[in-house]
Amino acid sequence: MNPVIVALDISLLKALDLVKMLREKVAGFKIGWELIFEGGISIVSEISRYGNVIVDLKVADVPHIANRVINKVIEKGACCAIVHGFLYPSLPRGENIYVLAKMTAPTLYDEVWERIIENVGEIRGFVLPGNQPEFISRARKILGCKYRIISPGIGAQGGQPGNALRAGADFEIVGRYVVENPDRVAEWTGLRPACFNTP
Ligand code: NUP
Repeated sequence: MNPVIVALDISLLKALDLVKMLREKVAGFKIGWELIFEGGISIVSEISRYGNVIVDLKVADVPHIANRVINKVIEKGACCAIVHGFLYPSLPRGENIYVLAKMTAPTLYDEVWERIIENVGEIRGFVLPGNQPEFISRARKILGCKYRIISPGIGAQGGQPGNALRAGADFEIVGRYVVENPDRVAEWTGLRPACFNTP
């Protein structure tokens, strides 16, 4: 198993083919709006049969509504869901929740991300930019191994395969780079998560 989570921002049929092809080779799959619009919420259960599923709806609402959305995708079999860190301090919290604290593109998070990760409380981990490994190193120093770090931005957004892992991430999230050529998952052979073995 390579420490890669494949972002399935593709059509339903293509996603199912890719999941069957890569299920033994990657740590999990990330599902976003596009696939849920096309396949309905049951697509979460369908893909969960083949591996760990992270649902990336970038939830951003008051905690009681955010929790309702998150509970629905967890009930369908997802391991976890991503919420926006700007909700801090009114974040939903829990073992299933990844908090997006800094993005792969420039945003206002660049000014506050450290404040978010230092104060967040009981959650599963953070989404931090894999195309900026220097920030992954800083985050891992601050966090120790208390939280998972998963990192998009590899390949199409400029990050080099493996650099975020070597800087302290547990898993790299990869979309287009692997979708275009699934054999590229071999580029992660021999790499290991920094702290956690499951997403
Ligand atoms: O900051 C973020 N950047 C980002 O690209 C947070 C994310 N969740 N993502 C997601 O990672 C994005 O929505 C997409 O699903 C994936 C990156 O895809 P690709 O650039 O590897 O194709």
